[in-house]
Amino acid sequence: SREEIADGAVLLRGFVRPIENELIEAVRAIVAQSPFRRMTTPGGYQMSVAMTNCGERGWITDHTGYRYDPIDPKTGAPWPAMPPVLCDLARRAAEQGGFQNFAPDACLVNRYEPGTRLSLHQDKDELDYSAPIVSASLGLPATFLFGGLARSDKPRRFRLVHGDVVVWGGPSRLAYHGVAPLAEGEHALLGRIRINLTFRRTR
Ligand code: MD5
Ligand code: FE
Repeated sequence: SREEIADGAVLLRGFVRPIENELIEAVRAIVAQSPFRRMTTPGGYQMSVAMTNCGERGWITDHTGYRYDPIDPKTGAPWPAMPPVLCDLARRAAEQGGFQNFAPDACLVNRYEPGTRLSLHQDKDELDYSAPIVSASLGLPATFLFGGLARSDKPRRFRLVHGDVVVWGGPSRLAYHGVAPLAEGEHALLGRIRINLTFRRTR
């Protein structure tokens, strides 16, 4: 199904269910090369979300700031290439959201465990905000917090479950958003975790 949840934001329920096994296998291969790690914010806090990346550039944070980098600082090697199954899904989803020819150069892979949260923020480290962001949820359900263009705007709450994809474009591209602390649970394919794949065009 296709539901416009805000101006420019389209929720595609179950969009990746047909390729769930391929996606999970792709994540396993990525993590074998560039493992999940909990990064440090410029403010000195360790994030509760564990992250890795694939694609030409990966999102990283350390005590010096946030940025996209072609090299994984943990391995000293380039991030794993973006598997075609991931690139294709991002392109197909973006098209459903009205964005033709989306060609992501970065895919951030976020891992949540029960208790893990992502506090309210904007995605502003990309050069061109005209491209959408595509996010795919796997594993345990999450409560997604979707605010407005000001941090003080009261966020709406959306439950995102295994297989759901959201295309964030237009006015939603710069909305404040976050993920509420993950509830305890067990998913048939992934166990006690939620994985979110976030596809971006960074330049
Ligand atoms: C997640 N990740 O569920 C989310 C999915 C991140 C992040 O937020 O930065 O890693 S991406 C959700 C998103 C992206 C761009 C705009 C909006 C939401 N939005 O307007 O709400 O791990
Ligand atoms: Fe974000």
